[in-house]
Amino acid sequence: MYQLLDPKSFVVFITGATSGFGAAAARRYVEAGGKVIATGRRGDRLKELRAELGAENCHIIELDVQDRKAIDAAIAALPAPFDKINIVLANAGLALGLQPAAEADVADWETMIATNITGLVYTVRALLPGMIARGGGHVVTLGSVAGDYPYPGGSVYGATKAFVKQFALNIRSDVQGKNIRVTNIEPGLTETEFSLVRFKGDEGKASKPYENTKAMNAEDIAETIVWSTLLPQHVNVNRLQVMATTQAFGNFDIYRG
Ligand code: NDP
Ligand code: 8X3
Repeated sequence: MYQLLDPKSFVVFITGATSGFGAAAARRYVEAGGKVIATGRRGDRLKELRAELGAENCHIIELDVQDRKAIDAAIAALPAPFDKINIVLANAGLALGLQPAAEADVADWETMIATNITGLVYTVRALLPGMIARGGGHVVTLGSVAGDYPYPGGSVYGATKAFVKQFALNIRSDVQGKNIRVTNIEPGLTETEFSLVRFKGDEGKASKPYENTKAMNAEDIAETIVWSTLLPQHVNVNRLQVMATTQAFGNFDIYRG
């Protein structure tokens, strides 16, 4: 029989565990017998998650990934057994707005860059040395189909996800020989709070992308995340692009004046 890794040995540091993929992955890892460090800015959500999963399985840290010092301090203060992290799920991220580039809010661009790029590299940089010192681990980053396929209004969001993809591939080269795996998960249309955040709480606009179709959900993506980490340590999924069956590719947009 094919031998997967034992999830009971997993200690998973998750950014963005208050919602969507991060929360679903936390539940899935604990259900499988692992331990999680659930982080995010919304402390009330984190407390609810800890109450649900049990403090012995779920350690919570209120954390903004844009705050490098706070990340470093939180990691330095981790109690046993949560200090033996062997999986990092660098998932926290967001899209803001869908305006054409010339009309986009520059503050939105700054927030996306500060979260999806800067926050993600802070997280990975802070956790890699410990995993290397402990003899191995797995970095899982959240990219997107938007990092490969351009779409109107996706200028900076898509570019941040292209960064994440290339960062993941590049650090994979850097950790060669260190028993560290690196996987970039690249989902398409998935119904979480993502759209509500993109449209700043406008529920009408936020529900539009999911109308009359079957999008993926957070559990679908959590399953792909967990699967990629359960594969034997000698197997590395570099990139995993996952789309709803209902989502496919369109024609090029030819302007005819
Ligand atoms: P959600 O909005 O449901 O969750 C996003 C999570 O990111 C929340 O837990 C939020 O926590 C956290 N977060 C945002 N900003 C920060 C910050 N500054 N510091 C710490 N945590 C932060 O969205 P998803 O679960 O859908 O998205 C997760 C990731 O997947 C993102 O990187 C997104 O770009 C990506 N993705 C999403 C797709 C989709 O269609 N849903 C498709 C492809 C990729 P809090 O607000 O409490 O801090
Ligand atoms: C989220 C998917 O298509 O809304 O990364 O950009 S999309």
